[in-house]
Amino acid sequence: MFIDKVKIYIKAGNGGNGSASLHTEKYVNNGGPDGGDGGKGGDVVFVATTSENTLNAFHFQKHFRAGDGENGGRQRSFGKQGADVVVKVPVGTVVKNADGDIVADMFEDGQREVILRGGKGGRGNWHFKTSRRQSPSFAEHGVKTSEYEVTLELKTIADVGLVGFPNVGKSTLLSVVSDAKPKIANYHFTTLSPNLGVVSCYDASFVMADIPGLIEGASEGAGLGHSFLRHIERTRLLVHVLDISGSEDRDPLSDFELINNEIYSYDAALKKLPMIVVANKMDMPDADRNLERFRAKYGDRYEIVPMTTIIHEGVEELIDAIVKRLQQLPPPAPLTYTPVKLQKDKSDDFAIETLDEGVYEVTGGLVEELSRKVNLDDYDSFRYFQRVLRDRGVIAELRKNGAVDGSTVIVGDIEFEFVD
Ligand SMILES: Nc1nc2c(ncn2[C@@H]2O[C@H](COP(=O)(O)OP(=O)(O)OP(=O)(O)O)[C@@H](O)[C@H]2O)c(=O)[nH]1
Ligand SMILES: [Mg+2]
Repeated sequence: MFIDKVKIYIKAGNGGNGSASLHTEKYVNNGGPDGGDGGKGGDVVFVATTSENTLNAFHFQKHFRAGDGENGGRQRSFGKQGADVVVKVPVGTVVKNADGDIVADMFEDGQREVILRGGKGGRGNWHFKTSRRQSPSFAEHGVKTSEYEVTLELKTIADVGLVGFPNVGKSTLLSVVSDAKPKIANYHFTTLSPNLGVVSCYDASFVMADIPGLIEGASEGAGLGHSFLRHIERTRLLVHVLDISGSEDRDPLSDFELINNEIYSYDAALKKLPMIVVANKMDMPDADRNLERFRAKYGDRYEIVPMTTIIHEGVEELIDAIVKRLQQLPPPAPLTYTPVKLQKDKSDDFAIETLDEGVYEVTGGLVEELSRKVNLDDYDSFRYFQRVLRDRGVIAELRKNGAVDGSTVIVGDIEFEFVD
């Protein structure tokens, strides 16, 4: 099993409710409001790690929920914050929303991204005490959060990607140049999932990825190719391995054209990747003749390294060629994208909650922004505030909810009397 694309469901914690407790003590009649605030809900945090190479773990666990904030209590006791949930993903995982927009590229080991924020806790009733309202018997509710569906896509990060037909010797090559021990056998599709290996050479080192063999139609899903082509998207250099001897009765020149076509029709942007050609199986009959034909046709466009991988011939030449190329190339970079937030800051949104008879609270992006800007002591500023509420339909909506002249409206830290 190798999972490199999976849908999961995530939810941040709800905010805890504020408490509407009134202080009681022996011999004290009305001790006033002492309800504490609700705790904030936990966040959903993604962390990139190199200790995983697949998304297999998500086959077993698809739901991740952060803890809810606890409700506030008496004596101004604050509700406990909900616990964050940490989702560990392999480096190279791209997180997308249900529309396919990129939410995060988990590119670097240890990278942490807060993908969902927990709901705010509601304020306890003591926040709502005023000179006219000594004992508010209401408190704010915590913000409830929703569940989101996200797709995780693993796009392996490697410096070098090995491409080519099945059985040409890609895994053999990885095994002789790196520390990796991929399965090698004389049949097609021996490799079923990408293998990564670290190649060290003096003070340089680079990561090589061996992907399953490609065949005609791979870009449209034939063979195993399609789903694995995404693993070469993020390499800096391709090494195209050919069976130059044509031992399976194919012409290596047409193999070369065919595989390139598949790669570039999967993603035309891959044309930008430099390519080195390995003419493998030089020990076999016809290899020399084919190499000459290949050189004649492609020699001025590609660097060609003849190899007999099974006896380690040509290894140094190849590594030298790769290191030289990599040195000229920019370092690996994360995807360029404008991250899309799962939880939209809907700055035009507002909601009305009836806290008590004749007491309404307006919440949401629209008023949060507004209440920060408004200065209650300034008459013009307050007039502006009311005008915006009217223009954006907040006043009409309050009326619909039952607000009448004299009702109390709470917006953030601002409280005023409703005037129809
Ligand atoms: N004669 C000869 N055989 C080789 C050479 N390199 C690899 N082979 C053989 O070719 C066969 C396929 O090798 P693999 O490394 O498994 O090929 P692959 O490209 O990874 O194949 P898939 O994983 O199926 O795509 C094995 O039997 C290897 O021993 C070589 O230089 N000369
Ligand atoms: Mg293989």
